[in-house]
Amino acid sequence: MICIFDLEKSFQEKIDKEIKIEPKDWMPEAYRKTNLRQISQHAHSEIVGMLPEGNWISRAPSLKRKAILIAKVQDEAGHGLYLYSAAETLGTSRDQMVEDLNSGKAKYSSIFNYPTLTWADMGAVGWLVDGAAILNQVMLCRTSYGPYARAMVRICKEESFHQRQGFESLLVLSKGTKAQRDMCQDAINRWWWPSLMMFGPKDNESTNSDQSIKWKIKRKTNDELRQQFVDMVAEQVKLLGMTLPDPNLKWNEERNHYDFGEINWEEFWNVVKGNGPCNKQRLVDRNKAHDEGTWVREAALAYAEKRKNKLKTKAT
Ligand code: FAQ
Repeated sequence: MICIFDLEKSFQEKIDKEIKIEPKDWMPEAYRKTNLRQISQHAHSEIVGMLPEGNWISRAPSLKRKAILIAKVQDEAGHGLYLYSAAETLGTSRDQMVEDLNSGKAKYSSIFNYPTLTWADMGAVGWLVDGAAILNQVMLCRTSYGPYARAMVRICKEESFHQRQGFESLLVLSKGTKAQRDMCQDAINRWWWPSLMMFGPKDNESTNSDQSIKWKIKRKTNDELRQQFVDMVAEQVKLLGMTLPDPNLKWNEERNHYDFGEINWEEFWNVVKGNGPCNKQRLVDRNKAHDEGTWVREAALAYAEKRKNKLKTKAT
């Protein structure tokens, strides 16, 4: 008889050999749960992430910028759908996940609880927020759970375009009038620290990291990815002729990395616990969008049912 110990051993061997875990494979309950937690939080982030950007569709400064923003927001919806589908393979339903999000029970990324005050915020979100997201997601293309890894490959292709369009949009502002340059700098000042928080708590306070690294769900720690992000952005910001709002940001020859200042962790946990500047508003808007979409879901279901019946009649 195979005992749980043998199952766990062969499971870990598979992971160590870089063999992907698929939905029908045996997996420890904690592996299933932590993947479900992370993938569903990730899906919710994509969906809530549409809200601060959606705010600016009607106010984009040109037809070209409007078209780009609409396409970007639509992409985020698609990312949410791939991720909900991946999460469903772990034994929960999309309805349940959506209910958890709308009731405020489920977490999503802290970053989407900050307001988008000016047009430059759309550039800053693309450059910094998508930039942070993509560093994390490139790593997740090699995550051990097959459906999550495959979803990430598709998402990364679109996300890298998002980041470049954000940078390009800021580049235009950075070459504009004084008012445009000030708006650009102000957006960078407001989005910099929250972007660093996207990578999660410091490694010594990250409750899930050790196990997730053993299971190769995560391939790099929160602090490793955060450092990678700082090193990348500290160089890119020079091309904009702008600065990052951190007096302690300095190249460290010995470490071969940028040193940077301390994150306000009290602010981070406050936002995670639901007390950020926009947490309440985001939930109200999400619920409103869900309610207003009821007729679309009903129509799609009725259409699917009609098609099924038609095919059945044809077959008989
Ligand atoms: N916000 O033990 P760890 C995007 C929670 S997608 C809120 O280190 P873990 C696209 C964490 O859940 C952005 N909560 O956790 C886009 C845990 O709580 P729990 C989202 C956070 O999972 C762009 C607790 O703290 N990306 O932006 C945050 O090992 C533009 C302890 O933390 C993903 O979700 C946070 N920032 O590492 C869309 C990527 N950080 O659940 C629109 C996938 C931590 O135990 C526009 N996720 N917490 O109660 C991950 O890689 C990981 O989940 C981490 C956190 C790295 C986020």
